[in-house]
Amino acid sequence: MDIITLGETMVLFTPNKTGMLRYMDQFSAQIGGSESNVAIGLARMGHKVGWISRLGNDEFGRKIFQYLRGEGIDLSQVEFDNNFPTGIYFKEMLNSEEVRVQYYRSNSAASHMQPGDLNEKYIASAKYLHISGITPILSDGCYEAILKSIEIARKSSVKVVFDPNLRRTLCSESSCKDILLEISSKADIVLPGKAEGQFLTGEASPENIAKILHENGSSNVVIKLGEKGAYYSAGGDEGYLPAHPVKQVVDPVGAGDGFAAGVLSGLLDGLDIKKSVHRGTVIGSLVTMVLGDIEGLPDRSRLEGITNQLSNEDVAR
Ligand code: KDG
Repeated sequence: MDIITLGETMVLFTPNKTGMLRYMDQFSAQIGGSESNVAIGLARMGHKVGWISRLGNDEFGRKIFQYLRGEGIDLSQVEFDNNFPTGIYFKEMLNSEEVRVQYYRSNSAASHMQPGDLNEKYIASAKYLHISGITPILSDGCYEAILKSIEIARKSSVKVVFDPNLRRTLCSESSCKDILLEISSKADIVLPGKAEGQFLTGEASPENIAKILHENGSSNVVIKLGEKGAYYSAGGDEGYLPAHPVKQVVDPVGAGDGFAAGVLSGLLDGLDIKKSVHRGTVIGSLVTMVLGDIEGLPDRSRLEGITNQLSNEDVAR
């Protein structure tokens, strides 16, 4: 395995028009989950990826399972839980830049993950373990499972990649901060957005955010700056990269996961940190131009077409 990730994936209901949810009457059913979004992005780039989770033993669980299996992700560590359902969430598209989400995930199957679910050999076989800050705040069992996965990874020289992915609706400010800082301190690579970095460190500039996260224990910090691109500070190398141009934002949700998939894919391909971050900015931007958390993730040939500066139309012609 190149990368193993663990977390919750839900069925996502997206309304067919903009406006408040109370006025919506038609939805399409997609799927989304930060960690499996990253897994899909990496699998589309040809990397070997495994996802660890629990799904409800229900139709939505099977929908997610089939989708991820179709993407070529290893699901040997996914359990179907007879007692709790698959989580779901709704998007509320107020306009293309203002998207809210409404979760129905409390007591979901995935929130019942436990450290005992983890197969040590499986995690130890990977090059990277990817985790997000969403999983440890789902429940005490999930928190313990995340700590255990990190412990296994570190013992086996598997690099830990952490995206804080702050979800303020799922935990209180102080407990979110403590948990995310604790996990950052154990991660080799931390990938916060600028606002998350500010939340965690109290600093506003990317340089100062990175400095504090380095002092906290992570040697590589990459900060997502949205339309301003990204800043990286890793192994003595640091710098800013511009954002890849976005023609029109259709749905920003999932861009950070696309960014993470791009950075990790670059590192797996042996690129240096600067080129890897560049790949992250390209994939992150592609995600924002398509409705859905994963539908905009490119496969390798599309990415190569774009990085060779050919537009889709040029390729099609
Ligand atoms: O990063 C996108 C995710 O937030 C989305 O796919 C759903 O995992 C999700 C969550 O917890 O919000």
